[in-house]
Amino acid sequence: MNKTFKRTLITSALPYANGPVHIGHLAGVYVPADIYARYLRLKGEEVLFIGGSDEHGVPIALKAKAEGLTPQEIVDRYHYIIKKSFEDFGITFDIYSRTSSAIHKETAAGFFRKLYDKGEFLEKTSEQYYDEEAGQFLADRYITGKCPHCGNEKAYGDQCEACGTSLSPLDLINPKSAVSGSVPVLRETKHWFLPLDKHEAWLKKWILEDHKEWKSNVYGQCKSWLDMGLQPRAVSRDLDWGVPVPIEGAAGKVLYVWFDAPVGYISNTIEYSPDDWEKWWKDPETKLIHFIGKDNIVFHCIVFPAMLKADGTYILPENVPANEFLNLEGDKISTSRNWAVWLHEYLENFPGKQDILRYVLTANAPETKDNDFTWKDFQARNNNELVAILGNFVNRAMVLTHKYFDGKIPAISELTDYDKETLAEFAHVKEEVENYLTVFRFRDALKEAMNLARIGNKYLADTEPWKTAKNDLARTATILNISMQITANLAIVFEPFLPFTSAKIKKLINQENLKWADLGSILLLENGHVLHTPELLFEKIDDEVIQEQVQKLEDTKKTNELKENKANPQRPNVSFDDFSKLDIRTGKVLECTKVPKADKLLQFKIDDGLGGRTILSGIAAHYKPEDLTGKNVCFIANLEPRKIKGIVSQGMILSAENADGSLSVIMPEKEVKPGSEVK
Ligand code: B3M
Ligand code: ZN
Repeated sequence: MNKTFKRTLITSALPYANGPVHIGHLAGVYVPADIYARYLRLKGEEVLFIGGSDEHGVPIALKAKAEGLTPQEIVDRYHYIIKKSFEDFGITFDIYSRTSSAIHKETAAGFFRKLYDKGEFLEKTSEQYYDEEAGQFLADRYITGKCPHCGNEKAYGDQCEACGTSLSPLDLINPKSAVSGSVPVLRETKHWFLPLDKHEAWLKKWILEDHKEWKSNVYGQCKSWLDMGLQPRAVSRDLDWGVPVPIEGAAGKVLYVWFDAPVGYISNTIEYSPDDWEKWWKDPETKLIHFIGKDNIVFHCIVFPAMLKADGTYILPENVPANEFLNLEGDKISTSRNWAVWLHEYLENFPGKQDILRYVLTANAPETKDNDFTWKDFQARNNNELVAILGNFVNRAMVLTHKYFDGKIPAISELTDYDKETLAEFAHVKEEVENYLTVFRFRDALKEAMNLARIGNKYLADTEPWKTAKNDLARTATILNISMQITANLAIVFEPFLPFTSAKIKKLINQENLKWADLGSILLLENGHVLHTPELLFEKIDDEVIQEQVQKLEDTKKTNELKENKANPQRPNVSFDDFSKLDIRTGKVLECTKVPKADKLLQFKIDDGLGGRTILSGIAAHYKPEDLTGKNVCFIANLEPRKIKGIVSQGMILSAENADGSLSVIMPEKEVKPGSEVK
């Protein structure tokens, strides 16, 4: 289908306001969306680019509980941090708002109410898990248990993060409440369901037949959902954080976060443009594009379109160019494990270097498969591409023009065949970049842009204007005119990708007024036009700087390993009463001997301050008897006596075990009286 459109509405997934944003967010959603928005604006098209924070849902409620704050306090904290990171990285939202706003609540409630009045929902009473200790229903992430697909013990009620399967709480094996840790019971509750099964037929045609051009990862995921057959989905939850269900008899119920969040795109449009928001959402001449990550595909390609269709007055998305995931140094990015490069931290370490990250994340974007960010690659792309190709070319063209022509654009006298060849090559760049951007292939588009800088570098290297300057200044003039025209073209072609660099180039060449349509022209800088003083666009990044970042991640890894201590996880808590039942004391070793016919056992005679006792301990592989005689040790005094090898052992001597299995007997650090209590 080759429809033409009047305007483009670009949305980008609303990040949950329960943590700052990291490079995965930027690479997956916001940089490509921003490139697309900037590109269309540069072309003079009518564009609206919507962003905002997703402030509802269980993860936020849980985080608030963990920190002893209200959910609103949590989202207030992160909304502004996230918003600032996006501003710092030059993401040009026309509006970045939030779903806890009054206008959003009203819009989302209104959206629900209209569907309810039209009879678009099923009302169903079903059994759901209920935490009797906490006195609440357990929606989504409020419940954890074992994944029935992969056996992960920490799967959530809505999804298993280990295998990616989406789940319902009833699928979990051994479910446990994330609120109190207790085993939940089933209780009846009423909810509203969007009958996706009723929408299946048109969705199938719309996606599988009419949108074959969607990216293969998106199309494939939709196809597998549709092939499995769609089921009704609950759009409400028993929860106290969210948009209240706007009908009578729904006290204590809110809209499911995935019902209200996509409506956030609409409410943000209304907030931005209250008088003509409808043209963005209801006019078939608007092209709606959702930028998202792969875990959001079903909601944007199936659920939200079904909601829009159920309303009946909205357009549907024209494309949903979802990306796959970006990993970090080989591991999945994870907020809870602090395995991420946080945008605000990046800027603390690399102030002013937003474009390097934008460049690396685009050059290496997870467009069709998961991809890996490594600091080595970051360094290499900066040093070998941004510095050596783009920065180097622009600087050489600038410096030479200053050296031979006082920083004024010299005139072309005559074009050689080689000049013409170069210009012919460069004339293709615009079309190539456009073709790629139109189909959301940002990596390839960026490669083409970089190719223009390569063309420039090669041109300078081949024509050697510093040599011709000795006897043919007119030739040098032609070469440098062409080189500076290429520089001006670089300012245009890189603007969507590297906006800060593009602005710097424009400043250097003293020409702000450049449009996308100018790309390919060699008449952008007039003869005699005055350039500013050359300045470097990029600088090399040294090994030590990269090593520091790698070290930071290694430290994180170590901390995580300690916390998780896989071989020896911390046991469930015991009450203080239970702990007090153990009678742990110190004692002096009066005698220590080997137990005949038992390699591992040592027999101790202990002065326990109570008249003495015998204890057997399996530490013969770690200590010689004479090493322990006369030492103070700790022992459990009230352990049930046990008979081992015919000897009654009255307690247990305490040792610490190393990871390699070696044992170290615990000894009081100062001299203490035998029989002293250990507590
Ligand atoms: N907040 C999920 C996410 O951040 C969700 C996106 C909402 S888009 C309407 O991945
Ligand atoms: Zn699983």
